[in-house]
Amino acid sequence: MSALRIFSYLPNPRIAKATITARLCGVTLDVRGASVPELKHWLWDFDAHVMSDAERASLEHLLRTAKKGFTSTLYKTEAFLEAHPFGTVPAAFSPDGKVGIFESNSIMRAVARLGHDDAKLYGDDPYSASRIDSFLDASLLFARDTQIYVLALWSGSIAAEAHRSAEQAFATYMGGIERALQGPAGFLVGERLTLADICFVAEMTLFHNELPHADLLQGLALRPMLSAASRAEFPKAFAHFERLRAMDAIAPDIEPYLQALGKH
Ligand SMILES: N[C@@H](CCC(=O)N[C@@H](CS)C(=O)NCC(=O)O)C(=O)O
Repeated sequence: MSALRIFSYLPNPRIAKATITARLCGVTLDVRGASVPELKHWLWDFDAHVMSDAERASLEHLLRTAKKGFTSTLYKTEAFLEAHPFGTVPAAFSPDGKVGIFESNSIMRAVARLGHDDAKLYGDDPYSASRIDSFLDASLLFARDTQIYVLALWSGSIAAEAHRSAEQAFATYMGGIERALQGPAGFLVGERLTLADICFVAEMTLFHNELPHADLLQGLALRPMLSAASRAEFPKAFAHFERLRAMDAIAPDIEPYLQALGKH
């Protein structure tokens, strides 16, 4: 039996935070979902599923306007919104559906708590666990500001202001990651892989959605952030990303997504 059910659009690097962690600490997940355009035909619920035409017609009263990442209306049940008050995916549930866990970092932490402790992915004392939390919080700030940028790129129009604030968020985040990697430890928190690294590789992967939009940026005379100049400014951060994405426990969730972006 799975220890956690997760509903999301797929593929989603934020889900990879949970699936990588699950692989490393022996947790079985029940992941369900479909591509972004398909999710408008799904019932957003603990029992998330594709609806038949008849079911859709009978549930029109559940339709709600999406706020982020979806241009359509979505069918969200009251029970879904009770479990997930912000109405977002990825949306995780305890196996009985009674507890909703939202925010991909928290879903990843839940997987680490449910799994065996051998991997020590969430640190080995209150101090290291809290330092890992510090990286997760910093990653969420980066993710929030750059999500606006990535969604704008996919919409085909990007305001200079959105580009500027993503640039600031990128510089702040990568500056911190670069500094954290100055010592000999090799990982963000200590000498082994932790949730801090898994979150970093997943958020950076999502940020690679910049790559297919090089022409749009060039046309607007806006600088891409995944550039040779950034690599020169943040060499350790980029090298860490390359090292992480190649790891056996990480590559299966990350590489196909990056390869697909490269093909655009
Ligand atoms: N910081 C959140 C981001 C979640 C999020 O913004 N999800 C968007 C899709 S990218 C969503 O579910 N939107 C649904 C809506 O706006 O109704 C996480 O890491 O889980």
